[in-house]
Amino acid sequence: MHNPAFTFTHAILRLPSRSVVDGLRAADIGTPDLAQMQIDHQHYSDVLRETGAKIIELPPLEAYPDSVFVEDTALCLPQGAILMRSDAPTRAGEVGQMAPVLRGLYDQVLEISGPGCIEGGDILTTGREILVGLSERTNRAGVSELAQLAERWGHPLRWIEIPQGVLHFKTDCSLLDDETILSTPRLAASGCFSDYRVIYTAEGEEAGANAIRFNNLVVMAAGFPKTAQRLRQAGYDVREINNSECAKLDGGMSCLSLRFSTGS
Ligand code: CIR
Repeated sequence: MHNPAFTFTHAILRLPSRSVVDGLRAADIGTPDLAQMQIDHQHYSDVLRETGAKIIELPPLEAYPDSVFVEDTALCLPQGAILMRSDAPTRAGEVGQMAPVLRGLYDQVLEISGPGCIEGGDILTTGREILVGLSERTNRAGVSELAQLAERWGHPLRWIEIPQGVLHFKTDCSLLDDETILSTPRLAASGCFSDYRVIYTAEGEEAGANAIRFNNLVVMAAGFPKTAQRLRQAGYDVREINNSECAKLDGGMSCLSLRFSTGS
């Protein structure tokens, strides 16, 4: 069954640059190993391709250390794309690099013009609504502008305060299907998912919450066996990918791609 929230014909990825060692991080837990990250990125790309999707692989951008995390640059909807606006000084220019790619793929490309800021990692699109987390990267002005743009295309939007210390909304949750969300208990505690079925990450496995439903697969970071088991028991076809290097930069499965469908 075609569901635009998780059925995709395409994904855009960007290869990690050598400068990724200078990527932003909340806490220093070591320098990412580029060679390992490249292996993991290839694995990620292969898994998405295995579902039948076309993978658009963009070249590395040395000027932007965090540019492998393409998700933050745009929101892809069935009607068109919306370019985001990051206020992280080293990331703000990434949108300009993604814009021509999206303009080549979509008839309609809108943009957050400011003064607010918003990053794609704070946006979860479900079959019913767009959920946006207010974080250190996404403020009320950014959410308000997105709400106006999304309304043009008929998407209701709801915003949520996310727990302190969590980088992005989707650091702590993922869409699994039309009515099911994988969430950490700390995020779901606000009641933000009360209209959905929630599968919780296991205790101590909060970092496993950033997964993606991509066609028939749930793609998650390796190293969260109890959570993976819960997902398999619930009937999902789970693939695990080593994420040790991106995790040093607070990045995970959703951050590494922009997912969308063209045609029907
Ligand atoms: C950053 O701090 O912006 C990057 N090091 C990590 C971005 C992760 N992106 C995401 O969760 N969508």
